[in-house]
Amino acid sequence: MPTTKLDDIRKKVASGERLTLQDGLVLYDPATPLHEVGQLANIVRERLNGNRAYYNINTHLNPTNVCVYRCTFCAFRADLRDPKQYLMSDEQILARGREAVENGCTEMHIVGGLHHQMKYDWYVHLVRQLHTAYPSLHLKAWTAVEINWFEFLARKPVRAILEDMVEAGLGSLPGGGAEIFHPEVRDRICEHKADASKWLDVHRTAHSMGLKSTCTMLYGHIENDYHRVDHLIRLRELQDETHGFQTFVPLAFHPANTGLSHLPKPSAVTDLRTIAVSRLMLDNIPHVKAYWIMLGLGTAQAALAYGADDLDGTVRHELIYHDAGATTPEVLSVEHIRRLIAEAGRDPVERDTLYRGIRRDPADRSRWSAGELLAPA
Ligand code: V47
Ligand code: SF4
Repeated sequence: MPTTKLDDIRKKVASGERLTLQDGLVLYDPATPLHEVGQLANIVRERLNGNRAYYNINTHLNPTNVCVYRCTFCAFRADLRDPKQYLMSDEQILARGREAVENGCTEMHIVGGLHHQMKYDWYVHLVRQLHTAYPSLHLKAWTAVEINWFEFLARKPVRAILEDMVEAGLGSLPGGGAEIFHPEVRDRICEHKADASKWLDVHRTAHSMGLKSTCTMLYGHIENDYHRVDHLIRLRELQDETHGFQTFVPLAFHPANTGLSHLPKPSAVTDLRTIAVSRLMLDNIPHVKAYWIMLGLGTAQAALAYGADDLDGTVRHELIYHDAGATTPEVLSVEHIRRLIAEAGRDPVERDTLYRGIRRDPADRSRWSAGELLAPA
């Protein structure tokens, strides 16, 4: 066990000193006991977020699964003539907005395929119609990969695309599409889509306009520990520049129905270690999310002691992981999510997308107002 190196890391964590790439590799080393890494991550987690564990009431909208790209890890995408292909109509999209508002959702997370035939205006219109009909719903829409596709469709730079989207009603950007930045991996799992510098540049531009975003890492496929730590450091460097990332979301690979279906799913140990290493390396990102949809409820709950402070939301209509074999429920009730958090010894706090505390009308739980910003945001 690399004891001396771990002792050095303990001292750095105690004094708030930044960890290096080498430190990250020590933390990922199976010879470094998981519970020790977890304990260190918990120090940082409690320093930043106390005993709070956040959740939100949200829904997903994947307006189409037709996609020009063919990422090898993706079970969701379809070709234009695939029997499973779909494209939602305006009526279907608006019905989802109505359902979300009736269920008290504060956020709609919108991502989908890059449809060969849909024009840029269709994507702007989608945001506009939802925002016009349901202005209280925060629209967290389009990954950096989608924004990059819109650059191609509209022949406009990133900033102009984001200005159009904000004018239409976009509230923030989700963190998908980051996968693994290192080209040794990226070129093998999603060769043609936005590369690392493009992904980072979209978020840099968004942050410079005052938009917040999240960031992700897809782990547990063909990458190694070095690729993971390298990925985290690239995110940390951008955050030093912009401070626009609110949350890091490690995404555990689900192999079923993908081009990598021969690979096993990452184990709970890998999941917890990744949550903990992320919390320790990303000293400048306030929140780390344990996305229960893909981790499973048990691991997500345990992750609240390994660095995570957020469980994401109640999540209706998730397709990307369920198409790839996720066996978690399709939606969690608020009571269930609060019980999971309380059982883990944390204080459940409902937040909105921007980490403001939510107050609900006790007589009608679908009515809510956003209160104070919950530090740190
Ligand atoms: O970019 C696709 C991943 C992402 C698989 O921003 C897969 O708060 C595992 O980014 N196994 C989209 N992962 C989802 C996403 C996300 C989810 C929850 C919260 C947030 C947030 C963002 O899903 C894709 C890709 O990295 N993905 N296929 C799969 N088979
Ligand atoms: Fe398309 Fe996204 Fe799937 Fe890649 S991950 S094939 S970009 S839907």
